[in-house]
Amino acid sequence: MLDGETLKALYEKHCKHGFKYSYGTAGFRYKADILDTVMFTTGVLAGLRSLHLSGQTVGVMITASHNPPEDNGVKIVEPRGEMLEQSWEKHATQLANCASESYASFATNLEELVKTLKIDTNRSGGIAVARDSRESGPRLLEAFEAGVQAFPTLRIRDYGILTTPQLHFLTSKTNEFPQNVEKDEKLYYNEFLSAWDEITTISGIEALPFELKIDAANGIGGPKISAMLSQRQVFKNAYEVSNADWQNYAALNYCCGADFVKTNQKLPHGIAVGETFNARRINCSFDGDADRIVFYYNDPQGQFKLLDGDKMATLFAKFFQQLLRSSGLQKDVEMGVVQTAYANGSSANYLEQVLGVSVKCTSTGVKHLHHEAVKFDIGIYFEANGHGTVVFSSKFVELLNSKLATDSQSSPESYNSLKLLSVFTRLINQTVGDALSDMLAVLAVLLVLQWTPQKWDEEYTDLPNRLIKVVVPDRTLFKTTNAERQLESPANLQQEIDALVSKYDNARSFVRASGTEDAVRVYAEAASREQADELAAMVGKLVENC
Ligand code: 16G
Ligand code: ZN
Repeated sequence: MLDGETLKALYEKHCKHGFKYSYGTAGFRYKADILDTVMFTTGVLAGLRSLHLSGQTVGVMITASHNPPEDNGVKIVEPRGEMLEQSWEKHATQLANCASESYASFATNLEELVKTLKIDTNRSGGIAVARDSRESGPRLLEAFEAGVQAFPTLRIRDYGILTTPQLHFLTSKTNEFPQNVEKDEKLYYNEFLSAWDEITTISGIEALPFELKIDAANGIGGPKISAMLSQRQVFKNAYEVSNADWQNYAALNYCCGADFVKTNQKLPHGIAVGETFNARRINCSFDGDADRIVFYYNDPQGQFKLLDGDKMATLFAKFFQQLLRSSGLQKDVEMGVVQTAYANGSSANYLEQVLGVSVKCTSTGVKHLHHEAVKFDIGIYFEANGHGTVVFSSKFVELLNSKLATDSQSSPESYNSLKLLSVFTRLINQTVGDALSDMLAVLAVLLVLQWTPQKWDEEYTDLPNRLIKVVVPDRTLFKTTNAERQLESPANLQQEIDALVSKYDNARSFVRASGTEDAVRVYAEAASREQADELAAMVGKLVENC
């Protein structure tokens, strides 16, 4: 470990005093100008985590996702690509807050952590770091790297600008793959494009039968999706990337991107729809770090229709269910869908009542959904906002491989389904929700089923819903239970909400404190647009006045 004097000099260069940090839904996220201290301590913490995990490489992503350009944040990625182990969130918070107090407090806390976690600070280890396209990224990276220097035995690999899922993927591959395989963006593109190639072979297409418009939120997903799709002839002239101005810092997520489209339920800037209806036209929006995607289209009447995370979860559930049936595997494989309270009531109904698939509800945030999804052989998890993926158990992958090895004599339909299942385990980025890989996977399902976006949408009808944000003096007073569907405090507020909900048809509403912004979120759905809007506004008033 670095000597006290040198560490102190680094601390003084990067840390400021007097701010209290808390660990949010997915790491620390604040205005970029108050993040230097927490970046420095995250460098230290990521180092500790790598050393604690026998020197495996730990990933760090500097991003504030869909948030405005002046924000930034940081998340820590485990060696297999998951979010930081939750029991370590308190260490991350404590270290940041001690550093925000004084050097002495930081040094004491660090020493205690090393001791209680029994960390050998002399061993080697590794950190993989990347950032999104924000202006504050390089400065925060510098503070982060200074923190990592607390342990001179650690190697840092700086990947520059990546999407969040690329960093998750490369972190996981760094730990999984032999030394002689170069862990770079090429590896990422090859992985998903080679799976995609099998899809085009199976479906026998030479040109994509869709007119695909991508809104890249003026974030890093723009150049990356172009780098990916331009490698394949099948996409030639079939897609267009809008809002690809990733070097214009102020444009990031502004009036565009997945969050804008989902929240406002309308087209983003830069995506226009033609005069005449085109059944093959499909649009999608990424968020700023490309770990979310939502699709949408305009129906023959010209009305905007959103195909969000719930629609993706149900599409995958239906598709995999069909493949499991036709390959004769449905009895051996447990498939489930994991959602949050934001999932539209109609989607859960469709899954349970129409498809007969089991549905679990967890708190918001990938760490919660992922954790629950890995309990299934095929665990499909999506937040309504478009963040999600599918995870496949190793038992399922082994079963597939052994069936594929022995079943080549069985019916062509069954063999084809086994092959498709196997391709999808490789087409989907299982480490985390990934706009690029999710986009390919959705297109692949539509191709195989020969569905248009409208056909996909017609499986069920969403209940009209509204999400609003209420700024309150202290959002920490809002405590929830039952996977965030009910409030425990402030006292009596839940009863008041329930009383309001009972006045509307098919209605549901819940309130939770945001984990990424200083605000409280109110969700409402009901049988009609007017009712959903009115209920959200009424519950919002209750929150404001409590
Ligand atoms: C973070 C989460 C996202 C969640 C959102 C909720 C990850 C990687 N990201 O962006 O899944 O939907 O926070 O934000 O977990 P909120 O707490 O402000 O509503
Ligand atoms: Zn994101």
